[in-house]
Amino acid sequence: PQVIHREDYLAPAWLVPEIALSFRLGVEETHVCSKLTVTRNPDGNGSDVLRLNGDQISPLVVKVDGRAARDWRMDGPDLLLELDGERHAIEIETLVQPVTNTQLMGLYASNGMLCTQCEAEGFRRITFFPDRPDVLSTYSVRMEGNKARFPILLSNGNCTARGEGAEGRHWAHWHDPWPKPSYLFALVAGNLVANTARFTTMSGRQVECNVWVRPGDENRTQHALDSLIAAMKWDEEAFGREYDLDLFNIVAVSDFNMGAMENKGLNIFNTRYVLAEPDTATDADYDAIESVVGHEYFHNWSGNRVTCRDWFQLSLKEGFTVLRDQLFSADMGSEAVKRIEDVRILRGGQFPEDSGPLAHPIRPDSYQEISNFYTSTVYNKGAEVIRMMRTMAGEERFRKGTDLYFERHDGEAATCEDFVRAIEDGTGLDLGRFRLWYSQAGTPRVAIAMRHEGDTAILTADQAVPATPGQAIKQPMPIPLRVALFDRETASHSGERLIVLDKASDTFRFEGCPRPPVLSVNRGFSAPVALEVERPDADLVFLAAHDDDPFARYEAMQSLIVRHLIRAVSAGLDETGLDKTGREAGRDAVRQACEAVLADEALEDLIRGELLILPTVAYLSEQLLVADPGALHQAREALKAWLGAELLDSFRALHDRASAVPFGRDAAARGARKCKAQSLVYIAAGDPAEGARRAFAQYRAADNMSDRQSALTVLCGLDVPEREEALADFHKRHEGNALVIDKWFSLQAGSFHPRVLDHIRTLAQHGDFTLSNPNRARALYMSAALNPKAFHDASGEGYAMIGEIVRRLDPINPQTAARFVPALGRWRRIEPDRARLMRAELEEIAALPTLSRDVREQVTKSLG
Ligand code: BAL
Ligand code: ZN
Repeated sequence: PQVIHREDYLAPAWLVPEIALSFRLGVEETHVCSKLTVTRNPDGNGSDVLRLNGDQISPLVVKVDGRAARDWRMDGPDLLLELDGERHAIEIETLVQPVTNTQLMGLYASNGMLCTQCEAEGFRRITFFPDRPDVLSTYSVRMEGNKARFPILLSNGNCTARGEGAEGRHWAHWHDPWPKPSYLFALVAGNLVANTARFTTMSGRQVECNVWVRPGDENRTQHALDSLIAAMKWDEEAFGREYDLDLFNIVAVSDFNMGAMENKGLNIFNTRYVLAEPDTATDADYDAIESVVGHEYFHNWSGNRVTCRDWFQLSLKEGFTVLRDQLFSADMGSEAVKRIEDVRILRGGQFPEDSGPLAHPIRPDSYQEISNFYTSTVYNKGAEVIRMMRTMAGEERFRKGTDLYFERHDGEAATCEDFVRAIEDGTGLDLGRFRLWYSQAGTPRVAIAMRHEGDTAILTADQAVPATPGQAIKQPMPIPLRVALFDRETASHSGERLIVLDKASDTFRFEGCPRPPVLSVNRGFSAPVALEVERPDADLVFLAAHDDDPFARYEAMQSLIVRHLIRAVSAGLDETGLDKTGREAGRDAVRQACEAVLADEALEDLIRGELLILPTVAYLSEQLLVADPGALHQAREALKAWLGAELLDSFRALHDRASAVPFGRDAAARGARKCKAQSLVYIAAGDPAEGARRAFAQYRAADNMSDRQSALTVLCGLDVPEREEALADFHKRHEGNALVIDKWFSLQAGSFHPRVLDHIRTLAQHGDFTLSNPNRARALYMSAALNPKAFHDASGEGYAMIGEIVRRLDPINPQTAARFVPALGRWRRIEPDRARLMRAELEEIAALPTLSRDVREQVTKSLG
């Protein structure tokens, strides 16, 4: 397989300042005529060869300067032309078959509508082109097709003309004045209706904003549209970024590999991140829509106006844009809850990636298939790295840095190094060693100990960045840690301090501490590291009850639980909570902390709900070099049941109180729903009969999807007759609503029911199941892969199921198939019996005679 290296970057020999595309649209066949103006790049290597990338297309016509070209040849899928001179007009015609495009890359059909996905390398499946992000062109697009089939014709930029043709056909002409790389090209043709709003930008530009959906879905678009308007306003205020076209279109598509795509002026979205109404979408769905709409909109500057030089720089736009969407969501809702959720995502998805065979730096050094690098590392760790710069600079100075970055690189294809330099110049920070965060993979481990002498607390911190594939030796990196020292009598501190650990080991002195203080460190999760802090359980119980940083409170709670569960699986646990050595395993400390959270009347319910969520088995496994996921799952379930029984009255009271709060979209009502969901989980664990009763009653009384889903989630895990009744009702009630039927699959596949594997097998035969729709495939099988009870079943059946899905999905949609491989790829960190079974599945995939580049890369690296 061809490996592409970051160091091999060469500027393109030829540029394409302009492209005119003409589409004769059809679902079965679309004819594409492309006219490029190419000019020799003064910064290129002077080669006469123009490389036009292609993928599963062949040229019908190739012309240079109006004449049929003779000097062209194919190099694998690419078309090469030899050109002399400085400037030429190239004309190429191709024919594509949208209806057979199951990969959903390039031009494809979804529910009779035509749409595109070009990032990263889909444009080459439409026409031959230098399909690389450093070739920026001005696009003119003509689309022409049957008016009844495709009443709406959309592309990037502004619609400059439209008209009627013969035989029921019509056409539209679009022009995008902003030069862009081919990955930002988009086209949509179909029967769509819009929900429209107008936004006036800070300089007075009137922008028409549309959310386009299939007829019948328009009453589920208001939240997406509101989120878009809010995002446009927020970006002006928070980052000084103004929208730059008169039109902003969002189109919802049901068959989509990703969440959404930031094509210039024409964002294409997975329906999942557009459609919402209280009866069909949960609070979490609403939040996700706001965040993804914001994310795609923010790309208009961080990604589109300033794009990436090459795909190794992906985190330049993705890490930065994730940070921007996180800050947006924090401002729209609760900053504390958002931070907790973001860290949970990072630890659940990115930490395992960083400690596994697919670990890579946020700016990778090589790849075989770029689609495999749209990872939690590039996105979420990328956001954390930029957040650390913001923490060290402070908000105001950071803004000076981002202003400088946008000003310096507007209209350019930039690098991560350009970004860091702009932040350095704008903030005055020295980011010399900080750049290691871009080049080193692996989650740093930071060990912290504190001693007390006189009125001084002395903190020692040691860091180690673990070895990762291809990077055996690491250097220490600057790690900013927000620290506060609590006086245990007054439960207060005298101010937070930011310390930066930039060596392997360092000490920090804190004066003015008459008594040994309680250490609160990495507050707000100021650095994406794994902390090992020497602290008694009592200090964690104290912080869980008193820390004024809600994230630190959550963290203390999580640490207590993790500590207890690791002790429980390492040394066993009897029913009194003592481990085999007779040591109290910290269970009672967890109970005390939970009790304090339940009793704290000053605590917002949204935070209370967060504090009660137990760490996942995936995160727990991260704490161990080799984990037994079966034992961890059991210990986690046992703790849940014990807490549920011990604190049953408190959970009942919370469930009753929260159930009395009427539906609303305000924070108090949302918090109540979150507490309702969490208390139900504990009640069902502590007393399954009462849990079933309450869940069924909640299910029947629910006037919104959050309550209905949380009740059904609990019922799904119980072996009770109400389970079947509720599931049947749910399916009947929401039949025909694909997104809700996805939930129906997902809840069952994600449940801890004793026969969950049987359920998944039966669901795979259900008439509503299909592998060709990525949302549906993920609803069943990604939920299974993330479910420790199903996936890590000791029989190996869960592994076999995921292995089979990779093999069956690969020929249909390799990009989505490859996403299932990392679950199996963790075999080295799993106990030997299961590890053998996981590895065998990977070997079976690897043995297939034909495999996509996507799956081949992931499987080979996972076995290597
Ligand atoms: N650029 C791919 C989708 C996203 O990250 O917005
Ligand atoms: Zn993005």
